[in-house]
Amino acid sequence: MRTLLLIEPLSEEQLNRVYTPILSPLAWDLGHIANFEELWLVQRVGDRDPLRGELGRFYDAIENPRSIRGELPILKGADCVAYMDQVRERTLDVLDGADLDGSEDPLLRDGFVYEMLLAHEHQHNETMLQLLQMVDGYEPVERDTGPATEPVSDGPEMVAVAAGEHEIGAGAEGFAYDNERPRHTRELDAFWIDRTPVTNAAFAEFLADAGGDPPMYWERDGAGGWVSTRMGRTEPVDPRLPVIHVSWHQADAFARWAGKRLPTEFEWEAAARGADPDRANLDQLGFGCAPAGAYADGCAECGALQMIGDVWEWTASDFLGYPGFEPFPYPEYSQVFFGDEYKVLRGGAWATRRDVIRTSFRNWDYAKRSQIFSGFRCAGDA
Ligand code: AVJ
Ligand code: FE
Repeated sequence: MRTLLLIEPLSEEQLNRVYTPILSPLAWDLGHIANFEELWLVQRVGDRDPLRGELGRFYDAIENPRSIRGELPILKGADCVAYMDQVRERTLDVLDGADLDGSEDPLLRDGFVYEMLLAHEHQHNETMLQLLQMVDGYEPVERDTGPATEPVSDGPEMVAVAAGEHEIGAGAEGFAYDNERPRHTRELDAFWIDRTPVTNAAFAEFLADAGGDPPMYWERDGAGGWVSTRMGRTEPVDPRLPVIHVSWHQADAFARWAGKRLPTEFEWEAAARGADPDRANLDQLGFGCAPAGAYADGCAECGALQMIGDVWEWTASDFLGYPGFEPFPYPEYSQVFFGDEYKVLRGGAWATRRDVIRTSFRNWDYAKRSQIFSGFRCAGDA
């Protein structure tokens, strides 16, 4: 299981250490993953009592903001792993007796709750990887370069998307989060969008010209260039790779400097139509980005590359409910975050599990955040 693979090299001290108030200690993610599974599957679907009494309240993400999770009396070490195992055993037992196909219960229909728990664990795998960037000397037990990045292509800086009515969001069939529904039509004017994500080279040029903060993990190399330190290793910033770990404010400032703007999330989704998710840098074990212009054979219909994978892409859009939005299965997944405090990111990153991402998937974070695997591409009016 990926969750345990990621933490295998770590000591108990590293699992419980608070590296930053904006991320949980890894031990919290572990217990939270198991507790979420217990809550939704064992308790709700299986109608059984919780294994550890009131423990669940310490793993409630809304009740316990990230900044205080280091002080909670959460499970430690072998006890935590034992709890994870016990929950998984009970989950499989409940699933054995559940009618996931024919059920009238929307939680069970088409295996919704099962897909939700898998997606939840996989999204936490990415959150854990955000923290692992800060762990000095972290050495993954498994690496995998993923699908070959060739051919890496040259091409125009921007590609065109025609004006028209565009289908936005996930249809009624299959698994998707409540915030991707209902599917609806948006009328969009013609626009241009960058063919690839913005590169480190371009971002360094912007910094040299306009100033401002560098991406998270960058430092000056003393000779006019930049190095980046992640997992305790310092390497020169590769000019060919998409820029990553930038905030929305940095992305927006770059776009304006370049005489462009960020795409809306609807423009982004229209441009992503036809992108091949199998020809994309996803699933974590590559531990980094492919060069901008890679996976040329997986491009979207408009010709844009790397819409899926490599870096999450900031959009101009606030995180809001679509017209006719209905919270499901609980308002705390999406609805409580709606408003102008959060910006939408699209497309997934190298650190995103493959089964989590689709062109309708909406991620969100505060505009000032950059610990997420965030980059961007620019757009312009046609
Ligand atoms: C979609 C990444 C913003 O981490 O808050 C995990 C995913 N939701 N557990 C988050 C999530 C509940 C969510 N993001
Ligand atoms: Fe969660």
